Amino acid sequence: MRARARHKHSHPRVVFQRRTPRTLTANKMAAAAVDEPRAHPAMSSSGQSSVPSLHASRPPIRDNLETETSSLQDETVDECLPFLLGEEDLGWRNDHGIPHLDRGRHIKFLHKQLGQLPGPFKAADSSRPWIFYWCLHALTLLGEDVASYRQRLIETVRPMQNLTGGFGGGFGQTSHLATTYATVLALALVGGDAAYEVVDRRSMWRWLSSLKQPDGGFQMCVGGEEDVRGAYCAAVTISLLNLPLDLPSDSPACAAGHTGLFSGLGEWIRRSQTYEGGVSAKSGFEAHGAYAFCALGCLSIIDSPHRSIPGYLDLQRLISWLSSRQYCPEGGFSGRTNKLVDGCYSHWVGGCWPLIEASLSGPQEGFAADSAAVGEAEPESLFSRAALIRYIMCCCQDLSKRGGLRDKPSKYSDAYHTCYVLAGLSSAQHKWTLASARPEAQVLGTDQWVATPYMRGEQIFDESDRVCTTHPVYVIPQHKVESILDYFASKAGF
Ligand code: FPP
Ligand code: K
Ligand code: ZN
Repeated sequence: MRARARHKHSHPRVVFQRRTPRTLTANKMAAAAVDEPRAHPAMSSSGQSSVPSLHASRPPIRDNLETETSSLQDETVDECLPFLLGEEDLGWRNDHGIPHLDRGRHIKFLHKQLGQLPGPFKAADSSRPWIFYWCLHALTLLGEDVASYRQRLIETVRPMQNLTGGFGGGFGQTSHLATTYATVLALALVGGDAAYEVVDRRSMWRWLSSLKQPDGGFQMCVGGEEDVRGAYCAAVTISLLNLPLDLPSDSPACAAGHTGLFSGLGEWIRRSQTYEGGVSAKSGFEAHGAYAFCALGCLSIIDSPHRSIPGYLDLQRLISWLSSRQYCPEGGFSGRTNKLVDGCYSHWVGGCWPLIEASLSGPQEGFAADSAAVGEAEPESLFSRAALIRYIMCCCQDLSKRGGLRDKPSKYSDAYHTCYVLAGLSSAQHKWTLASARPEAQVLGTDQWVATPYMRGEQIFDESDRVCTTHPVYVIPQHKVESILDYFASKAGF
């Protein structure tokens, strides 16, 4: 108790030197997570609980240069510490100082977000397909059945499809790869033949072919920006709908000799890796976690990740950059160098790790979930799962009546963060194994992925707070991926 009392009373008054954001390497975080020192006990309603010292105070090493960046970082640490320490009343906490995942409130929040959307033809808001995907995905992660939204979704998205292919954000809006991607995933989430049949595959193929550029990448919409989101959204759409891969002769990409939707795409992604080792929107821009996930996801579709990821990216430099995204004491990930932790990067950065791990280990032929190595026999993680789970549970939950998950304590919860924080929680709680890889020359082959609960080290969350799994490439549940793939497998042409 002495340590806590001293900390609690002195911490707000201590003048710390200014610093630039400090990160911990994967190794240091892993070592610290294993030690779990308990220097800062904090009482909870359940009695004594404790927070590892790593997450209980400002970092001891800082540089003297004070900048706007370093001040914002200090403010963020000060904002998070009371939540990590239990000074902020989050109700019950377990022996590790972790509160429960408030499923009930988050589920209610998500249903409300879906319900608040205006009728099919009213809004000019182009993010409606996104809201569907974010909410339906978050609900499935929380174990809810979303099939009851099937009819409503079908009726709502049908008018958003353009005759020239793809989906806009609303009736009469130009088709865009982001809204198309979100719509296809939302349809896959509610599932069923009627939902899959909403998509006009022939016009979708023609439209995607018109977005394919001579340099190998994809524009987000006709004449629009070309970036790595486009590469990922296109790869997801093409593969889930089992579209033909050959390009019609009027595709802009044909001018450069491309013959297929995926030709030159890996090479295009290669050019988006930056000097830092991360991935940017496109060649020449700043590395950002969201783009790293898009790049790895796209590469894992055009071939098996253990071939395509090291084949097109400098894996070691990417791992170094990804490792630098996890901050201490916060425990969460930032999206880019010298910026702040944000709950949504639990997925954009956190979701990179299973794909990186698969690249390093390659396929584990014969792997079976029920005979998998568990506990200490499992390989060590490349990031601190415990630290991320701590950030999510303590800092990202809105435990007021509102519910939902958020970027950080000072921000409001929203559907986007609820989706990606829960996806990140899921990837921290589970391990994905590439159990078998497609034959080498098969562009749209399916790899077998198997999820198992991650059991190495002490589990800091209560078992009742484990969320469901989500496919590491498609970011919808695995059985929903399999259902839509099965449905379109029989449709070789249109
Ligand atoms: C910076 O925001 C954010 C970006 C540069 C990337 C945004 C892209 C995505 C979230 C994902 C796109 C993916 C798909 C599949 C469409 P910021 O400056 O507000 O945040 P920061 O300070 O954390 O970088
Ligand atoms: K942000
Ligand atoms: Zn965010």
